[in-house]
Amino acid sequence: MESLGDWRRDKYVNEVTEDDYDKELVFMGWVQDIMVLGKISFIILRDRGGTVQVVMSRNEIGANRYNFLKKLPRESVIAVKGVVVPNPQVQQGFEIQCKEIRVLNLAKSPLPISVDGQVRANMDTRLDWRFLDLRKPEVQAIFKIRSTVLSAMRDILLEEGFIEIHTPKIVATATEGGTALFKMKYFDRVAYLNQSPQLFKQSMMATGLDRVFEIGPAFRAEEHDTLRHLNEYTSIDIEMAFSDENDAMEVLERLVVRVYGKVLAENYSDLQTLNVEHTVPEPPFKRVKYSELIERLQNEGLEVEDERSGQKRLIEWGDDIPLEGMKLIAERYKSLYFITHWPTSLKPFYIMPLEGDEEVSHAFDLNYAEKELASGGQRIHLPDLLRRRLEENGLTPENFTFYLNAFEYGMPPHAGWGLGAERFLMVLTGVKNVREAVLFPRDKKRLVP
Ligand code: AMO
Repeated sequence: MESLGDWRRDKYVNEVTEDDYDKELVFMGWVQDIMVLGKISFIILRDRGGTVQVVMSRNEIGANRYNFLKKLPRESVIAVKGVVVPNPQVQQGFEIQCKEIRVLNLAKSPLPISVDGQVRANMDTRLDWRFLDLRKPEVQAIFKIRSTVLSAMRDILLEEGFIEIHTPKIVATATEGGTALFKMKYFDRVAYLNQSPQLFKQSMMATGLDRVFEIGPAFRAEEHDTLRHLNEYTSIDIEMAFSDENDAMEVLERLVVRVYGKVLAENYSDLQTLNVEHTVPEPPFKRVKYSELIERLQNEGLEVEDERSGQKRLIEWGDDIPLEGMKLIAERYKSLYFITHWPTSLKPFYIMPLEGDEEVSHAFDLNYAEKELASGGQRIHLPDLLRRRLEENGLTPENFTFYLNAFEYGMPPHAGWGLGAERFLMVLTGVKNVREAVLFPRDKKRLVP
């Protein structure tokens, strides 16, 4: 194979402007296709900016070299030195008249999956060949948007006065109840992969740091195979002291609005590639009480299975809202809205119940249509109430000593939320399967790659 030598890329394909016309530039990328027309061949070269037509003539290159290059297998890696020439016939408005090519590596053929969108592979095959899958512009667009979203969130939260923290992912206790934990061997003890930074971010409220955030992995040993659950996802978490759930909701609202703005500004062409159109949502988002939604679903006649009797009955206050119910709600609430005043029984032990009506809590969810994007609330900061709520949830306070200690020596009232990066990306990119928003998704069947 030929080496890079002293060649370096001058521009990505999408960076070429009229100022570059008639200049000699170096491009590098993959051979998407070659069309041979006798003494002239057209190589479609692809880099992360797009594709360009490279015109290669036998006269310019020499017969031997030409005969070799015109047979390059698809997806081989090349560097091209050539002159940028305007050409109104092609989409880009210009082409490259090739002076010299260096073949940096050959690709085997046939390709296991098509990368030019000619043949559609199923999700599993695509994920098996993820590096090839990512050569498609519509797949790259998702990860370009993901990069914007996560860096924008970090910038915005820092501007909002939050301090970035990193908490352990190997832990000794559960936080979210409901979902199962992945167990692991930790020397001679049992440990788990953390479901959420919940306990750690709350304990930071007893330090005086006041506002903290973390962007990191969360692990859920959920058995179900759905289009919106992963076993490893990226969680954006905040916790803020001297605050209640309304303050936390306002931070979330500002964050979401600004991230939309940033994506529209920086990923306009990626959104076009994905065929999605957005406008920046207008705050404040609607706030609707859980009880209102239940009434609405009762009017629709939504039935659920009664846990005790196993019989079908009308949905009632205290029931979790099944996906079917969320879809009915989404007919009316088509974009972003908060659900507030959840029953305490449906939320984790650390959520603050309303004073005087303990059945109702200070918890909220942020939804987009039927999708839950985030959940949060005001937390219990009073140690006695917290111990009681642990016990009422069937948990043993002794297992939470490190956490409970933080409440005994001056813990301010506080609130926070956790937002699932991939769920939010589903909304922004329009993908229907959450696996599309992760490079290497982990689900019940997938551990490799
Ligand atoms: P919760 O368990 O509701 O709350 O999770 C918060 C958000 O994380 C995302 N999420 C998931 N995304 C993909 N796959 C999953 N299996 C999955 N599970 C959760 C969702 C969800 O809304 N500690 C609380 C947050 C808090 O109160 O601060 C918590 O983890 O987008």
